[in-house]
Amino acid sequence: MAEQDTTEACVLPNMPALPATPQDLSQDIRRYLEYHLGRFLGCDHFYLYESLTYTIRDRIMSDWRNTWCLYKRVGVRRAHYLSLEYLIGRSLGNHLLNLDLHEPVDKAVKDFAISLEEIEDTEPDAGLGNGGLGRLAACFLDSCATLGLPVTGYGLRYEFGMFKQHIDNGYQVEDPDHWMRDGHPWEVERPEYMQVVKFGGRTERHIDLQHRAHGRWVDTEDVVAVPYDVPVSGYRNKIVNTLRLWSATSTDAFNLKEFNAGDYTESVASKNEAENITMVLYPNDASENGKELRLRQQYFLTSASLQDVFRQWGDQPLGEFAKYNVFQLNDTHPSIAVAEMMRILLDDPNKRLSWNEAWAITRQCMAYTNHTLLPEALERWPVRLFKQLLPRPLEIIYEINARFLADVRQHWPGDTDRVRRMSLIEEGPDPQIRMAWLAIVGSFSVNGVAALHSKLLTQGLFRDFYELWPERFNNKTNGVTPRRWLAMANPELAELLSEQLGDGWQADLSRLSALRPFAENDDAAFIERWQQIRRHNKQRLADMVKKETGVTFDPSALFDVQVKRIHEYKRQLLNVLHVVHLYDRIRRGDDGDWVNRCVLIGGKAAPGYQRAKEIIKLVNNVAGVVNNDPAVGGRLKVVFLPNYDVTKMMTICPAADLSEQISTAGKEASGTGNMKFMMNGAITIGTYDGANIEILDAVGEENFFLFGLRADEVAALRGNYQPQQYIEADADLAHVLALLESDHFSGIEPGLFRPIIDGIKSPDDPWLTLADFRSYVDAQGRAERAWRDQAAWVRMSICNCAASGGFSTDRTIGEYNSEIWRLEPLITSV
Ligand code: 26Q
Repeated sequence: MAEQDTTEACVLPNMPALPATPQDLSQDIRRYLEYHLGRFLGCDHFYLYESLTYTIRDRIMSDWRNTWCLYKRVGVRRAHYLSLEYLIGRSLGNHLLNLDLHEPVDKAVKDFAISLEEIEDTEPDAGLGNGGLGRLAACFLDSCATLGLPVTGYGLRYEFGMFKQHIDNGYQVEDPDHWMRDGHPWEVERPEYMQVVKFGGRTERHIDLQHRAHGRWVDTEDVVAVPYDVPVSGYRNKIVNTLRLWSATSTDAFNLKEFNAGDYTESVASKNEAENITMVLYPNDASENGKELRLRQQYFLTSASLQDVFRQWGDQPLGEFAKYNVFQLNDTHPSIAVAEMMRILLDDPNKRLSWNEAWAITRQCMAYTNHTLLPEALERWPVRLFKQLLPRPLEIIYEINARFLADVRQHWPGDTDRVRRMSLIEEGPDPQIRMAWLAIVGSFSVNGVAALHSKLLTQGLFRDFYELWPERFNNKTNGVTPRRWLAMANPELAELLSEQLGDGWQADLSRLSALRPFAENDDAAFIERWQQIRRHNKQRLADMVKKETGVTFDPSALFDVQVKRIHEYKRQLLNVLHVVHLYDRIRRGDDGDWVNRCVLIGGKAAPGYQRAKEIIKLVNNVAGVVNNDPAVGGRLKVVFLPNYDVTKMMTICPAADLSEQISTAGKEASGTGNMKFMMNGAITIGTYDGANIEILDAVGEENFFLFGLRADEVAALRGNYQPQQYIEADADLAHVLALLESDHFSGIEPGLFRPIIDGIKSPDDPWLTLADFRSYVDAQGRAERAWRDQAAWVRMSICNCAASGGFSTDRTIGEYNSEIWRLEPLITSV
């Protein structure tokens, strides 16, 4: 492979954009299909998707190169977003929207006797992430491109993404997601920028010819990182940013060593060990501690990405590096970057900075985002594992810690307990490295993802550090991209918005506030349109539910939706208790003024999270009984929707009436599904937690069903929580539990749900589910009253959409930029 780095030269490109009339597009699609892929009309639809994607990628290429060249000019400050996860979903529709190519492509594909929709449906959902954190990274990249910010995403090119879920006898079964089996036509392989990442071996002290001492990392097992670039287009602005995903392969040298020693088979097999690193995404959305392969993944991403940034920096003065580069760490997963940056600056023969010089640069260009308040989810790695796998970074962490603790001792003389608490190394029989502490110590900015979360961090988990460096801590409330979550997911509403507000809301979501008068003035024509659109969206979801589960949803019923990862703190169980309560009311004949309701629950359980899997089984069993009980007669429907993913959410969020955001207060860092629902006109039933609080502030209490204990009340109740009292004081709750305990939903397997029931009845239930039951049921009652007055409900729906302008990631990224990154937006002439 040629060593030349053409983009470094960056001669101003003379690369005209390709024409994009329906004729041009149709011609190119045909050429790709027949001359490149060797397929013909009547082939599997995937090949048409592939041909169309190449055709569109061609139309992106000139802007992509232009953008890259503009970023490469001297004096351009750039940000590098490091994340182990990007939950991208499908890309074709997104690029068509951004490039305004929907219409011509729609016409072009007519030549192939297929609809654009059918082609779009063959694109695999790129699930390189678990949930909120991964999807946030994808929304961020979208907004960075739209705002013209020079930001590159760095991640891993997992061969297998988030597992596919199917349900067998009510239980989750995981199927591997070989999403690239038929190729990934969006990406461009760039072997010319490969990097070598070291593992294992041992360290030496070494004195160089200039008598400078430095560390050396030798006898390593090296793995090659090959980058694959994926274009990230901005909304109609000719900007195309890059997501650079690393794939692991073995080095020739690595193979050769064993090959020459005569063991051919071993040497070829060693390739496997290297390639394992990017084989599969870890499907846990809370940390799974101690897995060596996961640590390999984290270091592999971090080292390859930092080396890539230094390659681009070339031989410019290192003293200027922090002026032109900033790294945003998406949680602690890439926080080894702090040590890796030090290693490069100290050990690289072309750098060899002093400790103080290296530390000043490192600390000036790292920024860390925290996404969790659960102490058990804070990442820790056994020192023993580090010693084996990353001996040189470990030495550096020890040195960072020694110098840091000296500062702590100076700041709080004699406070040994504080030193123990703040040490990067947690002592014990199996000492652990505290990755969050490493990230905080090595960064100039530490942020939470919603106001409450950021506040609780400084008062709880990070309190010691906040007392030392208050200026480092800040909040950046999450958002979602309105291009995917409104313009693409809800095309009919998008059209109405453009008619009423003019085009432009897609990149300036604050304009949605102009919708409020339509609600306040009871504009009949507008309200009629609104209803009609929601009705269509609900029909689309009903069709999906029918196809996936066989259950019929009636679009005139209230659609009550909770989709997110299955987790005890998210309290899908509270939702189930309410469903059982509704069912119990029907059975008791307490069904005056009934509101027909369709409850949809979806989400994946981490494969090793037993309780989460039991919850899925419970939802399915309750659904089976409720949907088939003639006494219910369609007044209540319940489904567990299998394999919830980004693509499904695009059908779900425009069709929900009620958005369930019911976590135990103080536990959900932000939530982002809550924002997608609100933007599309759903009303939230939620606790005072995460970004729910900001949603409530924006929309007003009259447009939100608030319930439950607050975070401080949750904390106060812990320790003297007596669930039995709630049961004794509440006949409805007693009925619900009695029904569950009677095996009404587990007739053929008596006692099946005993562990779940015991869990919520235990004084040790950390999620205080029963404490919020009454308040939740009352809030559901308020929702039903509001629903009975459809005129009032539509007003609330419109108000929610109108108030959602602040939850665009354009706002979030604007704040990251003005307060952390300080990049100059690139202005292009469109
Ligand atoms: C860590 C170590 C080993 C294996 C897995 C992990 C791991 C992977 C993913 C730990 C955590 C995650 C994901 C966390 C996550 O998605 N958090 C969510 O982030 C959202 C975006 O900020 C918030 O809205 C949610 O509140 C938060 O739960």
